[in-house]
Amino acid sequence: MHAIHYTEFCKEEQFELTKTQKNYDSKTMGIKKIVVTGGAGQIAYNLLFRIASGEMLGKDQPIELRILEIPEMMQSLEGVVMELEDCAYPLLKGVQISSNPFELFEDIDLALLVGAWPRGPGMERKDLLAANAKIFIEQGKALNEKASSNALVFVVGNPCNTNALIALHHAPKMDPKQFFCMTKLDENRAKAMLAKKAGASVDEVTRMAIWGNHSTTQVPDYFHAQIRKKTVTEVISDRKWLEHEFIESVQKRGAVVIKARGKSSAASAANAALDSIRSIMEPTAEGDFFAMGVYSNGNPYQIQEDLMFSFPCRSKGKGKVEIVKGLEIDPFLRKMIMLSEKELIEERLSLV
Ligand code: NAX
Repeated sequence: MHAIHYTEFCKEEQFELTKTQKNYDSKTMGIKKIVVTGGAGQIAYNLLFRIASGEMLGKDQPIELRILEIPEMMQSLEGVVMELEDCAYPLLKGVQISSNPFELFEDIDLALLVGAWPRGPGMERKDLLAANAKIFIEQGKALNEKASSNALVFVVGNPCNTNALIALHHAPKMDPKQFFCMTKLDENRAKAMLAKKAGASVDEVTRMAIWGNHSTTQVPDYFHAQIRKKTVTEVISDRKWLEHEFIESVQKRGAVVIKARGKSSAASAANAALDSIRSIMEPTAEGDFFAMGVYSNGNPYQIQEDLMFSFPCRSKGKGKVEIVKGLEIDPFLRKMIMLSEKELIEERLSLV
């Protein structure tokens, strides 16, 4: 089943939304077309409503949502769409749902690729990679063929770095700089832990980078982070805590949440996705940076090319993101970064 479904409210006179009939012109009205995949999943349930309320692109930006799901989850997704409708969000000008990315990605401005297969019982990491590769090959092709030429693509579905790389490889018409994957949840977790330890407020923790893969090999970089504009080691003298407990707690936080909640992080993941898009779209504050998985070609830290790798990044606004240059890498940090790089190279190799 590959039909596009239109919500009831879109059938009303004001927002008739069949492709041939829709009576508003999204270009002239400045409506941004946003894809969210995995629309019936738990992250999407925490994300869609906040996007529609204007928390992501601003309270003056009208949007159209394009939500992708597999056919088996379409009924559940229809319930989510009813709830979106029941919120009567003034900025939400239309919703389309479908199982076919080629229909849904037409002329889109931004895609949040959240939907992916979780690791099933007895499934090896390699099997998971292969199952998800199929999804991201198809979506990459659909982006290449259908998305607007300056569309931005942000991957959340795991393994997010390698999934983003697959999508990028299948979208040769697009600039690799338009692709991102999420390590912001790791950044936020690291900031919260440092703030708690230092007795500071989270917004007093800045320059919090994550290097590498969004996995347990990721490297939360306390060397370059600051608390109240001072280096972390000036504020937190407990070096052993920083080197061991802090790094491991950030790396393993996802598993700890699953153990406590019985489900993986959803509200905090959706929140990090919103934070990420704002970090990409809005100019970064002077002297600060954020964590983002970006294409490694041309990076100044000798990380192998052709990987989606998390670096400290800054944005000039409107999706123009650059890797921060000139940071000195401590040997302790370098060793860990290389392990994460090795893991990403292996993930890429396992797809061949
Ligand atoms: P759920 O299992 O609740 O939802 C995933 C949804 O994706 C399901 O409804 C499924 O039907 C749908 N889906 C599967 N294949 C699809 C396809 N081809 N097209 C469209 N939809 C498809 O998972 P949820 O908790 O929402 O997590 C989604 C993804 O985010 C997972 O891969 C998860 O591992 C990943 N995460 C990534 C994080 C990050 O920081 N990068 C953190 C949170 C999360 O673990």
